[in-house]
Amino acid sequence: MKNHTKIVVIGSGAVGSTFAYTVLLKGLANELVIIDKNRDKAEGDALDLNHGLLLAQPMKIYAGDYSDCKDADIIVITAGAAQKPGETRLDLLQRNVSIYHQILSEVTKFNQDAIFLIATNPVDILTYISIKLTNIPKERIIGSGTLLDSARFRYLISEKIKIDPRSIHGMIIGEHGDTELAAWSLLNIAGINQVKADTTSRCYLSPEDKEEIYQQTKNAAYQIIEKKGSTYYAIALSLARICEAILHDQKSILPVSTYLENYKGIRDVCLGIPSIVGKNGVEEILDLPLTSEEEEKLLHSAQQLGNFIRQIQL
Ligand code: 6V0
Repeated sequence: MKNHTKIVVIGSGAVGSTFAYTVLLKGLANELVIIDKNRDKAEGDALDLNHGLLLAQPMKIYAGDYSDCKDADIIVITAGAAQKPGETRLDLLQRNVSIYHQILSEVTKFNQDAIFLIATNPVDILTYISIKLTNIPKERIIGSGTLLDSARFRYLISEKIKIDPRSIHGMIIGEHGDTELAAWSLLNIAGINQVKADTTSRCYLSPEDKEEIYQQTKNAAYQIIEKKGSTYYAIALSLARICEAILHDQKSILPVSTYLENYKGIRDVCLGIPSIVGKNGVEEILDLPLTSEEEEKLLHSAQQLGNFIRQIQL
């Protein structure tokens, strides 16, 4: 690990400020810069976090501007517009594309060497747009992808079979959104997969269980938003997990959103696929042994995103 590590978070709303708090709690970096178009919010968050310094980890935290992106190891972007009543997803996306245009043109004046971690939704499309708007190598622009969805998925399975989610290896892949899919064929609990699991096994999930878990995973954000307006804790932890893999060069396999050049026939789109994440960003995209049915669903996910991307004005 480098002697001095620096993270910049752009967008200090619910997700950005919770991420900043997570960085402090985990002592993830030596320096944390918070940037927001609402300067008061960034300054307030920096002050609030600094008041906890002696109770957490020593680090330098401050509200900054784009010139402070210089020398950052990771630049996390959570800035985005909120959906206006009656606004379509495409209109919202177009507004977020403009925001990204402005942010990336500023950031890249000061830093082209960092790893860019995108969280703003629709995350796969904004990851793709960030690659197209900059000359940053695609390996260094990463979306949070389906890491959060996979954490939700493993949690829900753990609740069903009463086994520690850390002992359940399984993933949601594809779009972070409505066309995501559960890679059931790859679910592995101590080597027990769903094909081999005896119906009497504790690890066995019936078709009804699987459908329920998948639907709950896919609709988790809607459920939380309905109850409290937005989601931020688990996404903040997901972003921190990706930063940890990068800063400690862990070569962790994480289902991040990454640019696919030719992946099982999928081209020119960003999707959540398990990838090896280390100090260089996405170091390798894993070729998953999916079933033909899963491959078809993944292709469908890619096609839906491709259709959306073609409607955007860059
Ligand atoms: P929020 O609380 O509205 O915060 C957005 C912040 O962005 C605000 O503080 C704004 O001031 C700031 N902002 C807007 N424009 C700019 C700009 N041009 N420059 C700098 N700052 C700006 O939203 P919240 O934090 O709840 O969500 C942020 C984004 O994360 C949204 O797009 C969510 O949909 C997305 N999420 C993504 C998840 C994922 O899994 N990838 C999960 C949850 C939320």
